[in-house]
Amino acid sequence: MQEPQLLSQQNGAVRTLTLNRPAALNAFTSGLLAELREALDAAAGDASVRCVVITGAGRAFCAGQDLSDPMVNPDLKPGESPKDIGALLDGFYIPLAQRVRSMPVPVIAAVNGVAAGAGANLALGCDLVLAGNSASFIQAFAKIGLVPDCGGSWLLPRLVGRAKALQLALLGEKLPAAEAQAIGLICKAVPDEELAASAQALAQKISQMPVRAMAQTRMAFDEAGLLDFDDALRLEAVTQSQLGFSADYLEGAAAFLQKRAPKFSDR
Ligand code: T3D
Repeated sequence: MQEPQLLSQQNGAVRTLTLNRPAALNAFTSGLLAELREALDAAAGDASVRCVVITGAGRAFCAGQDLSDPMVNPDLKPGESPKDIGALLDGFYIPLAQRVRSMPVPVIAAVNGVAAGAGANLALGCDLVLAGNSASFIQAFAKIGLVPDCGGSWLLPRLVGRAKALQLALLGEKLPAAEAQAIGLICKAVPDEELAASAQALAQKISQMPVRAMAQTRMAFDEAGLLDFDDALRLEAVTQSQLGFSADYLEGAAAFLQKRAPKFSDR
């Protein structure tokens, strides 16, 4: 029987999705891209899920687009026209990147090895990125004549500034996890053998927190980047107004005043 390309496991309120094509460094086929998006849709619609972890099986996180996939295979037969890669983005990468960015709960990337091309940018689009010390990030697009996709053109300059973003994107060199942490591209690099446990511990901790406000914080940051200061203040007021009526705010404030641990339930 064929191994599933994507594994899904739930521990408490944490759903872990594992890219599972280790022989091809978990490179994305159109099937895997669709399965990952569907799994994220399912997690978004399941009230028992309060945090999602995305990781990879084997020695890699994800090597980006599978370059042997029939949707992009440049091995053209005589008379055959080149495939339109834009259609692949429209059909698969854009919905996936949008799904990650609009999840109602926080998403953690546990980068267990090399993350290249769209694999790197899938990780960088998550809310918190942990990586094993032997992991690395490669904007591999430059080497095959493409531009960063899966949100890379938007994410990279915002995360590390234009100069560093251009260095990463134009040269396509391997950036080790420790350096990625040092330039603020990711949250934290940890010893390889501690990565899975660290990611799970962080996810469990987050799952006990007010996750609805966390998702709103991500959305406020993303939107505020496109606003001037006054409009960002207005957006904060609108969001705070909505959250102020939420069960989590009422519970958090009451628990503080009653000197007890809060129990958050909103999504
Ligand atoms: O058309 C489009 O591409 C549109 C979509 C764009 C989105 C993108 O993600 S573009 C970027 C695509 N990704 C790449 O260009 C990365 C290609 N891979 C690499 O550069 C290297 O594999 C790595 C730097 C990631 C790792 O190097 P290394 O030396 O650790 O491993 P390896 O020996 O190169 O790879 C191991 C196996 O995985 C190998 O297969 P084999 O020989 O053992 O049968 C290799 O072919 C396979 N593999 C790795 N990456 C891909 C892949 N197979 C298909 N597609 C891949 N992207």
